[in-house]
Amino acid sequence: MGNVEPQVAPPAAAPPQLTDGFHLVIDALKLNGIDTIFGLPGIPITDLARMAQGAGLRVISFRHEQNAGYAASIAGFITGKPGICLTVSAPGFLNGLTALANATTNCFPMILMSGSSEREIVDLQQGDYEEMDQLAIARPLAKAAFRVLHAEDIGVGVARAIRAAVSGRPGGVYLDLPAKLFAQTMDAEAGRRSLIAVVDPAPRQIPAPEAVGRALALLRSAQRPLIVLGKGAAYARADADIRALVERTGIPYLPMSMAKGLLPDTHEQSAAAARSYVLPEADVVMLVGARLNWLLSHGKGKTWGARDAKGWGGQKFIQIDISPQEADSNVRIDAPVVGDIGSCVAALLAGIGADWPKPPAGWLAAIAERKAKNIAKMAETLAKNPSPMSFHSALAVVRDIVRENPRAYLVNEGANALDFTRAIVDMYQPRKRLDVGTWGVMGIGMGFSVAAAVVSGEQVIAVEGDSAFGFSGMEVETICRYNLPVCVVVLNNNGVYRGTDVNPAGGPDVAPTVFVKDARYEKLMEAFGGVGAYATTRAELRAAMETAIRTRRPTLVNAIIDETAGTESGRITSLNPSAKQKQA
Ligand code: OXT
Ligand code: ADP
Ligand code: MG
Repeated sequence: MGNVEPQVAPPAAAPPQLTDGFHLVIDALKLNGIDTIFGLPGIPITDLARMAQGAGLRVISFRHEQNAGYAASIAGFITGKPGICLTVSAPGFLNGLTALANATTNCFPMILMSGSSEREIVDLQQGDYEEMDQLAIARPLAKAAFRVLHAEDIGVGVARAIRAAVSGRPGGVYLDLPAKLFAQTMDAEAGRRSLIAVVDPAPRQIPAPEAVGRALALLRSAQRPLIVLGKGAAYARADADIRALVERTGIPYLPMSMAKGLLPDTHEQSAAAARSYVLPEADVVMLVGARLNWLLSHGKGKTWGARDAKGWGGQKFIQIDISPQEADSNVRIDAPVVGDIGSCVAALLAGIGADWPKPPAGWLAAIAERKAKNIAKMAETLAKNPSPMSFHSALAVVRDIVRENPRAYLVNEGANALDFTRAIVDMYQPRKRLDVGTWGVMGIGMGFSVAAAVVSGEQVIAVEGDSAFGFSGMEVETICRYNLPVCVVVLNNNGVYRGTDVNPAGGPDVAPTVFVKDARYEKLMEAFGGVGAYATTRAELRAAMETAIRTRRPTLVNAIIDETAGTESGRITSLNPSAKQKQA
């Protein structure tokens, strides 16, 4: 037998390495430094959440998507990176949509990523599982909205969403991810190359020198100048330069609610305690990351000392904002400075030398006098110790606890519970006060609290009206599940605004604003293994908060407030139509 060549099979080609839509989404997020997802699992994104956790992302699961959305949005505000909210299709998407719209309204960067049903079926309206044209619905409520149909486009889709969320004026972005996308496979190396690490996602925007010059000239000419710091200024992370601008010019400043703490509220140039004096009296007002919306009475009317038929008070305005369209939205802006606040403030500082004239002493003295009077009046009220507790007496405790724990985040919602807290509780560090924002929306409480604790590891104190708390109360389970250092203080006055309204028809139903009397909110926290406390006195409230902060355990303090204490809508009673009717 001759030699027979053994039959050798040709070497098998190595099986192609594949990746899929799930992994590409996760890899795209990781590549861009996103390390946390807030969401709620279900078809078709359960596996995405599992795999994301497996890949080392922190996946925080909520009990309702709205709270996950609020968490994502405030994570965006705190970190400057877009917060991610992951939901299922139609109903889950819709639950997250309020938070997306709120993020856009407040200029918070977030991305709502929702799984969706099959396009072919949705577009023919053939009745798919959770069928809905989500992209079309999200578009008017988002700063931008995108859909990715092919795995090879995931990198572009995520990159576009990130850029849209954080560049220019930040906002909420919707990213539609149809179920079919996740299972699509492609060559792993090609997939890796398709991803984009976004370079300079929020590019600086340098203001025009002539705009800076115009603003400086106007500011220098002022006799009664005022700086208004808004949450855009807090978001901009130009803390040191903003402080330098305030201190070098010597101009009094007014912090909007979420700008409290950008400079410590105890700063001698803060005019917060003289708000109703400085707004109408100022002659030149420099807005830094604050819009002249309803919270600033649109820059006109009684608040601004209306002096002409149109209600203008005659103030001249400088406005620093990244959005070129913001100027003139309500009244004439005499010196718009368009750019990012960091660059704008740095440019202004370059023109403010040692020869900068301090504001006239008379102006400063008049403000100091009003401030002293209001602070003394407040101190007198805070010193009282009534039984049951008033908003003031309870909040005097919170004020002291925050002063002793300046790194703690303060989440705040309600009407009276919101307005009294804003005026009474001083903040000492930037971006620590998180509240209802531009819409005055109830329901942010527990979502914001979870996010603040998760992204910072710091203590969170949530001061909640009893109504406000109810919007997201079930998330105390989430707080307990992740063992977060959140101390919720429910200022319980038995209802919306107060607990004493009566049914005008005298029927068996209570009034629409009234709740169950003496509800035991603290038991909700106990139900999930957290600590509940019932406080009827300042000493009990203080002891419960101190223990919460020392132990870092999830805690809910049910602080019993006089049910007659609140006023209709807190400080914004006048916005109710019946109040307007009376004025007319
Ligand atoms: O200068 P003057 O003399 O005027 O005095 C001011 C300051 O100078 C002074 N001040 C100080 N004095 C001394 N010392 C210090 N340190 C100091 N600091 C300040 O205090 C006063 C007040 O100062 P402030 O606050 O700066 O000035 P002012 O005039 O109030 O500012 C105007 C505004 C407009 C900027 C300010 O008021 C503001 O930011 N307001 C926000 C209001 C807001 O957003 N409210 C929430 C919405 S209300 C309503 O809509 C609610 N709902 C309906 C609802 C909502 N919202 N959302 C959804 C999804 N569904 C429904 C509901 C259901 S509230 C609500 C629940 C309410 O019930 P709760 O049980 O939760 O709450 P309670 O009311 O507690 O029962
Ligand atoms: P407040 O409610 O505190 O008055 P607003 O939400 O009304 O604040 O205003 C915030 C403003 O800040 C928005 O007009 C937004 O365009 C602007 N803004 C946000 N971030 C920046 C930034 N980095 N640079 C410049 N402006 C910014
Ligand atoms: Mg209440």
